[in-house]
Parts: sequence; C-alpha cells; structure tokens
Amino acid sequence: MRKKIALIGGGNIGGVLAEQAAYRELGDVVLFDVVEGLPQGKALDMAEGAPLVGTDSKISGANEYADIAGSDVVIITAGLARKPGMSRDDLLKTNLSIMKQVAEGVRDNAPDAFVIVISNPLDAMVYTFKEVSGFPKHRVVGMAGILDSTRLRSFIAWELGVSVKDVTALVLGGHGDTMVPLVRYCTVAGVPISQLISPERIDEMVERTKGAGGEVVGLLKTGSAFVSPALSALEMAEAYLRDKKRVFACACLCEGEYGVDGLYVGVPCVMGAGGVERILEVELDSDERKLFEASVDHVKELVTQIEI
Ligand code: TXD
Repeated sequence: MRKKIALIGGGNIGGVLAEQAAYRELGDVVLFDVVEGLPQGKALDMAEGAPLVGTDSKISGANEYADIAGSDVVIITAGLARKPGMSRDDLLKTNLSIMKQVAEGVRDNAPDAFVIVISNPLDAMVYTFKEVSGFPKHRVVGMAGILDSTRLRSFIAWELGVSVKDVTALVLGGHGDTMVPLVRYCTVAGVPISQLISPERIDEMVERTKGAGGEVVGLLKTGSAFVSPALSALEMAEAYLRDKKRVFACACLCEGEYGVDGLYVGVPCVMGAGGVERILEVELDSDERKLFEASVDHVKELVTQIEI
C-alpha cells in the first residue's frame, strides 16, 4: 500500500513537489489548490509523463479537501510569494488568513499527517498551522534552515571547487535576514572551512546566504525560488516516510531548548518515522548566542502580530 502525500498549493513549488514526489515514488500524490483546473492540469501532465520515468505513483489534482483524506504527509505552500522589494514578513497578513483556512482543512481531513510548512513568513506560518490544527509538535515542522544550509553548502563548494557532497553547513534561527549561519560548524569532509577560506570570503558567503532568497526574487521578478525549496522539503518528507533519522536544521517548536519556549525557530533536529524525533542542542559561543537571540526576538515580534 503506497503512502499518500498531499501538497496544499499547486504553484511553483507545489508543481516541483508533485513531480519529484511521484517520480521518486515516495507515495501517491494529491495536488490541491483553490484555483479550478490548475492542480488537475499539472497532475494530468505529470501522470501522462510517468511511463518515461517508470513511476506507478498516482498523481491527481483537487480543489476539495476531502480528496486529501488519509494523507500520511502534507506539504503546504499555499500563499503568496514575494515580489522584488518585498520582505518575507510583508506576506504575513495575506498568508496568515490562508494558513488558517489550510490548517482547518488539513485538521479535518488528514488528522494523522506529518505536516511540513513552506509558506512564508515561515516561522509565523508554521506556528499558525500548529495553533489552529492542534497537531502535536512532532508532526508540525517548518522547512527553512535546511534550504539556507544547502545554499551555504553550494557557495562553499563553488568557492573551493569541491563536490557539494563533501560540504556540510548549519544555519539556525528565523528564516529571514536575521538567520544565523554557524560558520564554526561548516566543514569540507570534516575540515572546518576556517582552515580553507579567508575570513573575508566567509563573511561574504554568509551575507550571500542571508540574501539568497532575495537574490533569486530579484532575478525572477515574478516570484521566488521554487526548485531548491521543493527539494529541501522532499528530503524532510523522505526522512519521515523512510525513517531515515536525518539531521536537518528545521523550524521546530522549542519548549525550553536553546532557551526558547513556545516558538518555532530553526534548530537542528533528528527526523524519522516519529517526525521531529528530537532537537539537538549544539554549543553556541557568545557571538553566536547573541545572533541567535536577536533572530529569536525577530520571530517573537512577528508572532505577536498573529491573532489566531
Ligand atoms: O524556505 C522557504 N520556506 C521559502 C518559502 C522558500 C521559497 C518560497 N517560500 C514561500 O512558499 C513563498 O513566499 C510562498 O509563501 C510559498 C509558495 O511559494 P510558490 O513560489 O509556490 O508560490 P506560488 O507559485 O504563488 O504558489 C502558491 C499557490 C498558488 O497556486 C495559489 O493558488 C495557492 O498557493 N493558494 C492556495 N492554495 C490552497 N488554499 C488556499 N487558500 C490558497 N491560496 C492560494
């Protein structure tokens, strides 16, 4: 019996999620959107291409929440994306009302699902989903740090001309300009990057990581990054579905960890069949702690604007 994956939001990221989830046979895929025909058209196109990939995953489009019934995994991209000049926080008001609607639909139709929230402003959206749905914290997580860490991994690999496979990086905190790339924990095959790259270049890569989302928005002009966010969320979904015990930076509900209580913030966690199975508390030096606390304060300020 194949698993069932519901994708709430059939836009740029939703389309890549559907295609990759089905073509990797992670499960049967239901692509949901409020726009009539959009999810159905995308799903039909992907399904017709299946023989070329050899997948037997079913791919369907839906405009009714009843069609996501019994989903094992729900990935949420519903909401507006940024345009040039917009911050992620500018999306709060519009996407907040969308997220409340989505949370009710998922709560009522897929009450046992593991939920990955992607919509921005991420830290506020995942918090909203948790509050409205009432799902347990291990089954509600935000996709952000894994993408930010992946972007930094790419910049390090390009700088040194090494395989991306041998680069690790860790970015914690809120998913915005206050995110905290932990340079001390970035390595190439275990070698700290401080032994391989000058401090000046490391600072430039850290700044590029913080601005990486905006850099793509500025180039696309009509929307934001969609392939790397989709691939990041699929790593998380696969870790859950295949009980892989992967360690990612994700927006998790902290209840005392890192001195944070009652907020979703990007922290390293172990992801497996139990969802967010545990949060790993890594040591932060005084500078890193200061940056992390400033990032948490920004998330706090954003969340105070939410009325559930
Ligand atoms: O790292 C991250 N978390 C970010 C997240 C990385 C990149 C993009 N980030 C955010 O994801 C972005 O700022 C947006 O808030 C979401 C989705 O981005 P995407 O690029 O996929 O946006 P699109 O292409 O506009 O798709 C959004 C879809 C669109 O088809 C709408 O019709 C649909 O959402 N939508 C809804 N679906 C379901 N239910 C409701 N109410 C609804 N409203 C709009």
